[in-house]
Amino acid sequence: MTKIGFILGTVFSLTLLAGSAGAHFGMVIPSDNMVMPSDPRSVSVTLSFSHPFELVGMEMEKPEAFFVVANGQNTDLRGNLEQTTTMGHTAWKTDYPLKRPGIYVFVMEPEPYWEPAEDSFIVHYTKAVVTAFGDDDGWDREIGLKTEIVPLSKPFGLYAGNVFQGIVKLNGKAVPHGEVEVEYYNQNREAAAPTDYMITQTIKADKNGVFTYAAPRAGWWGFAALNTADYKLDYQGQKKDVELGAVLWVKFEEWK
Ligand SMILES: [Cu+2]
Repeated sequence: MTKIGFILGTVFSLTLLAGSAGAHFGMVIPSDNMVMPSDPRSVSVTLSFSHPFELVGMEMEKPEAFFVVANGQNTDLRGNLEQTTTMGHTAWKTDYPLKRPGIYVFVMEPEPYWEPAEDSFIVHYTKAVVTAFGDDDGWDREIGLKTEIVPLSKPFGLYAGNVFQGIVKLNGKAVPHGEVEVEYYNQNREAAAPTDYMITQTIKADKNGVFTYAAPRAGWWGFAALNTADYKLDYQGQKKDVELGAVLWVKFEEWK
């Protein structure tokens, strides 16, 4: 390594130490994603912007939009959000009653987040899918977000070790060779990464925008497909790039 490379490397590691080595993830985490007749008839949904493996939070403004798509209808839930704290930072939360069997897709569109370390704004369109009372029709439905992961595997009822497949879409079109970052929500602090390279894993979609990932462990896994927006936003009088993320949270279950 050259001297300058060493210095840059050192500066870069120090930057990482100050913040986090993992990726940013919009998070939409329901208290239950397969609601059975014997379960409580309501789910609590928590929204945050975090580094899920390292459990490092960031301040999150009230999202620009938060809604649920169920039984062919969009219901605005933004007004129901209450401020809460996740990973030591501002997050948002609501309880949502499940009245009928069906698929409930919770969708968050955050305000753009200014990230000085990346000299760019970040906007993660984030989804999680809940199925209730035995009806799972429409789990593969595309919501029509600016950018979105459309599941090819049912996004629930997966065993740890199963593969998950989805299509990365931007403006309704598949993104060939799109990059997808994958991170585990290390909720109970039980997982440890052998190296910083293994906090976030990165895969690419194929030429049809299809990506495949096998989760090694039960729990919530976040998939974030990243693209640069075709517009810029203003930061202190300068035009800055916007990272658009299509994020989907999928829970894998233990094989017993
Ligand atoms: Cu961060």
